[in-house]
Amino acid sequence: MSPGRGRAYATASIQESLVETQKKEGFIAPYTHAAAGWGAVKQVAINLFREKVSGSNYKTLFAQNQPDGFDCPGCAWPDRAHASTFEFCENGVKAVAAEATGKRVGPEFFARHTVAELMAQSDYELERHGRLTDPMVYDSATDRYRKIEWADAFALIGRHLQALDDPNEAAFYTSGRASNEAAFLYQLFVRMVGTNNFPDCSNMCHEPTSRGLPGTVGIGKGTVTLDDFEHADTLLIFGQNPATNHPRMLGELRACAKRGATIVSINPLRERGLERFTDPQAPLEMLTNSSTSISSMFVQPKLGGDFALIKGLAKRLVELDDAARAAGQGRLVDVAFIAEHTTGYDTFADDLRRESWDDILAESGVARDRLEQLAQVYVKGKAVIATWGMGLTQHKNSLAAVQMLSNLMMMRGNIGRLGAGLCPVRGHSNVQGDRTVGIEEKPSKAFLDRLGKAFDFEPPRRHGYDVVETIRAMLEGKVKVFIGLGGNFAIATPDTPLTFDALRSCALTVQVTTKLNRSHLVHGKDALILPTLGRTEIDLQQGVAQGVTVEDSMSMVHISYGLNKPASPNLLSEIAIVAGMADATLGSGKVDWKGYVDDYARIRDAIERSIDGFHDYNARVAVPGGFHLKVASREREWVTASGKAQFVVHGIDKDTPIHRARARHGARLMVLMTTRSHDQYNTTIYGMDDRYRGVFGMRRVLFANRQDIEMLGLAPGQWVDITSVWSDDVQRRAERFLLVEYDIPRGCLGAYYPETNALVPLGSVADGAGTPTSKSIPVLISASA
Ligand SMILES: Nc1nc2c(c(=O)[nH]1)N[C@H]1C(S)=C(S)[C@@H](COP(=O)(O)OP(=O)(O)OC[C@H]3O[C@@H](n4cnc5c(=O)[nH]c(N)nc54)[C@H](O)[C@@H]3O)O[C@H]1N2
Ligand SMILES: Nc1nc2c(c(=O)[nH]1)N[C@H]1C(S)=C(S)[C@@H](COP(=O)(O)OP(=O)(O)OC[C@H]3O[C@@H](n4cnc5c(=O)[nH]c(N)nc54)[C@H](O)[C@@H]3O)O[C@H]1N2
Ligand SMILES: [Mo]
Repeated sequence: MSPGRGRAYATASIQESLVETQKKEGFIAPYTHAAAGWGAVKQVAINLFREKVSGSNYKTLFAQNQPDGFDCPGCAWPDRAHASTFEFCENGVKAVAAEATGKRVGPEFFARHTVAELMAQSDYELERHGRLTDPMVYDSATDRYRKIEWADAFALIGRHLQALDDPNEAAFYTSGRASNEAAFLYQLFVRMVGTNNFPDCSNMCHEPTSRGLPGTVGIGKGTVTLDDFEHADTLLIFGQNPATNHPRMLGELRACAKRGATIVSINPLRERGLERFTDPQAPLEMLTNSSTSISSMFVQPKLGGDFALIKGLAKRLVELDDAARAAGQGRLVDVAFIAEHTTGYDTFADDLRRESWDDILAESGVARDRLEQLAQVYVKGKAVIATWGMGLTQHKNSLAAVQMLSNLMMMRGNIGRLGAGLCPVRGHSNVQGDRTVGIEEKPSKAFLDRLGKAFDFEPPRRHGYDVVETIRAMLEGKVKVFIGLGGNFAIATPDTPLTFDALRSCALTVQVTTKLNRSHLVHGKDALILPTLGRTEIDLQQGVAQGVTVEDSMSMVHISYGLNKPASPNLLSEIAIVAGMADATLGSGKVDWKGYVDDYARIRDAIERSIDGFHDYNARVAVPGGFHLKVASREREWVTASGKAQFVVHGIDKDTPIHRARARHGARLMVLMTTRSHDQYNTTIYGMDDRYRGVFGMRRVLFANRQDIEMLGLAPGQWVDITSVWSDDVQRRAERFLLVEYDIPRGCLGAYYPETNALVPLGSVADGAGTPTSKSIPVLISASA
């Protein structure tokens, strides 16, 4: 099928069989246009209307990622030096509209509904009620939330924390929207309370990147900036759906494609936005309804097959290099880079020579000739960027996959050179910055020493719990207080019913949030909802508008000022809430918490004193576009144990829970990935469509390969139930999904998150990173009753 003509994802026969369902439930139809373009413009209008965004708030859309505006809360893709042209992005607008909504959830709303009633609503309905306006406390006598004064809410938190036998009985979650200032103050408060229990969204996201890269290149961050995209001749995009999740990345890819760069998408699905893209910023493309082809090659590994595929590419490179050397021709590996900058190459290359092609092909699910083509593309590239997202990081072998990708890039010196490098594409807009400023359950000794010195206290040394360990600890009665700075812990996490039990076992749960979500309804004995300002809103302290800073996926740090009137006069900033909790728990003897709230520049001074790389912080963020936080590996400085970039050996694991489940169930055993639709922001559901994949009006769909559907004796359009196969005796089940034929490899299934989180076993995590394996869940499917 020609990439220029679009691609029907569902056949006509399925559509017929779906007519009935369609009337009631929605429909599946092929999406035949390029990504973005007028379709995206229309969606923007619909969203503004639906959210009842007031006229004065429209203007904020145009201030998104502008020199004097706010950092878009949509994703962590960097901006072109906060460019002067408005960077249009449909999903950025949705994120802003969701925050700028005219709807409100006030005390009257909570008076009208018991928590049990609200539990019956979908996540979509909960989100649509609007912005929270006042702090609320749970009243078990009425099963309702009622209004509480801020001071009383803080006092309640202080009492609970002081009553703990051990500070490690509290866990402090962070979602990646929190600014550097809020996150830094939060970690200071928590470490002064005495624990490193910092579960965060990163644990479920890019943790294999953050834990894997230090072992190879020394730093758990990407090595490229946007400038490198202008010089790359080859881009390998692993497990990412940028048209939905990082739309502004498409503009960059379009420019690369127009320059003639080779772009390869490595993904079990041929994602629409990686095929063709109409740039809303390009008037001619918009007027002529034309588009730019993005990827010139699609490689479709099976779920979790990337590690074997990348190892196969590395093996092929060694074979080609060995042959070139034997023939006296030029080497194909970068001998100079390897000699000067790395260790472990010979051992690594020997392991590759010994690796079995049969295992590589079987475990990757990629045919030999396809792998060869990809190897040729890689070898021809003079400046290669490898980007990756959740398709690479949410598997058991993800840390090994990230390290193998780093190995592959190091083999040809594709790190720390113009136009080349590693580019993990992060999710939440400040998830990278939060880790930089101390949201880290496994802090280094150096970090703690310096923090302790800067604030004259002895920080706790014992490493804390990550997300999965926190849920475990709650279930074992070891964590009794949960505080969440943003996010939706109850359903972003795996094993939903177990997680619900865990949260409900707590003495206190606190959610610092902007909008109603499931985590408010699944709560501890005492529970607080603390509503906060969003990043789009003006944050006045002592009459002065305060800015906050964030670090994007390419380590650019810049300041962000809100422009909208706050959703309610009774909101506090995240910083004020953190300071309020800290003051009520610890008092102001050691730290003048209130003083930090008065002027956020003081927090930046404190960050400068405590953390490397932030010299002249306030001055450098005052410059439009901010500054680049040094990433040593980008400069070819290697902060590893050996002082060099390290080649790391990993074998192909053929005895995983999936292998064992397949041994038991044969070909009926399927592997399920849980992914995002176009109309959601993580657990926030904006709408029921997944336009580019041709799904409209519903979310309970299950994508499957036609031959698998036949093999299982099922038919497209049928309703099916999904059951996990795991080694414990917990029944994990998700019911009534519409079976949809899709271009996906055999043995693989796809469905949306978070509806399917109940299927992810708590014990199923990435080796060495603890990330739930949200994209490789062993399951069986059967017709619904
Ligand atoms: N609009 C919007 N923007 C967002 C978000 C959102 O929900 N909505 N979420 C934000 C967050 S927190 C994050 S982390 C990012 C997430 O952005 P992405 O990383 O794009 O995340 P997903 O949509 O979960 O899935 C990514 C892709 O991985 C592919 N995939 C699945 N399994 C595999 C595999 O085994 N191998 C390979 N090679 N590919 C695989 C899927 O087909 C899909 O195309 O986006 C951020 N931006
Ligand atoms: N099965 C499965 N599970 C997954 C994933 C997957 O692909 N599959 N992806 C994982 C990933 S990558 C991530 S990052 C996590 C996301 O996990 P979280 O970050 O916990 O979840 P979100 O849905 O982003 O959080 C949304 C809530 O944050 C609050 N909020 C929004 N803006 C603000 C703000 O400015 N301040 C504050 N304080 N609160 C705010 C709102 O109340 C909203 O309801 O989910 C993970 N879970
Ligand atoms: Mo994420």
